[in-house]
Amino acid sequence: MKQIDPKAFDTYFEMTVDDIPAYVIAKTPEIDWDAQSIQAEVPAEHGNLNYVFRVWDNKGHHVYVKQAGKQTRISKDMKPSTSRNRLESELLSIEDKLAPGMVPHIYTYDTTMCACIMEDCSDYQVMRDAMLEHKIFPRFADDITTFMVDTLLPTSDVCMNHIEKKKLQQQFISPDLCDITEKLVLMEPYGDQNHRNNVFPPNAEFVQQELYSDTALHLEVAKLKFKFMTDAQALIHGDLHTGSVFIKPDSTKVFDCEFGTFAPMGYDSGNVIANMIFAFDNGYAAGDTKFCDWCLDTAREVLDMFKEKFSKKWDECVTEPMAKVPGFKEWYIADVLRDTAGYAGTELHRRTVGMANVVDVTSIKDTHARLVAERTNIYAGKDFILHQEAFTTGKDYVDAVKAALQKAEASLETK
Ligand code: SR1
Ligand code: MG
Repeated sequence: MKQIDPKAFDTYFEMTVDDIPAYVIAKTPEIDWDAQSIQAEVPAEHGNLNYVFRVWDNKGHHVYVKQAGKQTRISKDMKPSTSRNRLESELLSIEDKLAPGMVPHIYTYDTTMCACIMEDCSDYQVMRDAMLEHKIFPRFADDITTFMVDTLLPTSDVCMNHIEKKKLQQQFISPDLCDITEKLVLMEPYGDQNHRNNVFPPNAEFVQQELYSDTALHLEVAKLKFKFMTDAQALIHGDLHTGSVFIKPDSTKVFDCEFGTFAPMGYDSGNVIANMIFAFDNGYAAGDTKFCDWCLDTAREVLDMFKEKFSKKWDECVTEPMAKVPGFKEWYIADVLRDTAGYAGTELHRRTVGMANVVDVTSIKDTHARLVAERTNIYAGKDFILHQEAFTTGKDYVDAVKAALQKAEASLETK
């Protein structure tokens, strides 16, 4: 290991794996690291934005380090503020209190190096990788709905003191990261305005017709975009896809919440449902019926359990007097459910044609099978966005995915 220069981490620089042992020893004095055996590696899985390192020693200590680079890993042209690491660390600490045990523990974070040191979850698997192996996790729907209800409702005006909430909002104003979502999710899939969509070439004409030319769809997406921008409903995770979940059979942990901000709750629940549909796409292309059934069952359970737990927690934690007016709870939940459908639709679309595709779909090798998957996502997403009112139960989602799949297959038969 390199000798530690006490000034070494006083000024921001992008760390390499060689810098990490000294960094961790300097920043976690509470851990009795063995300086002789401490080492670091770059784990195989990585997100689109940051740099991650795993560190361990022979005494059994192990942590992750996550650093925000000046540019994103997915595109050198994107330079969201490195303060996203501060935001993520603070949000994880809040979520740890609201949903104990459901996020990795943060040992420390450092606003100079824009890095945090967190619990090593390498005994878990990133859920998207597990989905690619068609693994089944019967607890997932229960765990993720507990996480969502326990983090969303208590940070809303229904439950939280309004003055405290407005102060907390200041801490989570995140223009750069919101800008990414506003463009990548809530605009570009419908017009490729910034010429960076990734459209599978055999589907280009279909995308042109179904997404770029549908003005009724554009109007509904515009409403969803402005709702995302202006409705500071609750402190959301902001990027709750299967790549933001560590999973093992008996435990689920949510991470990677740097897109966290005050926004509609349905953005999180919609993301979870859409990502179960990507897992379904991959299973369907491989002919894995058991896995597909589990994916759709999970999407159904996510919606139904979310609704049920939300309603129960509402009764336990509502403090706002006007929220107790008869009928208000039902009106509020119906609004969250409409948003869930709308943002499930935009997630389906942006991950199919936008800049940040998902490997569940892009790894489907057979062209016909990939077209079926993409068109299923596009049709189902349109159904969700155009008929938000109609998606009030988990079964509504399952029926819509099955109908979209049939329509996708039929659209390819005529060619
Ligand atoms: C530029 S970042 C692209 C996407 O990756 C993240 O995980 C978010 O989903 C973002 O939209
Ligand atoms: Mg991420």
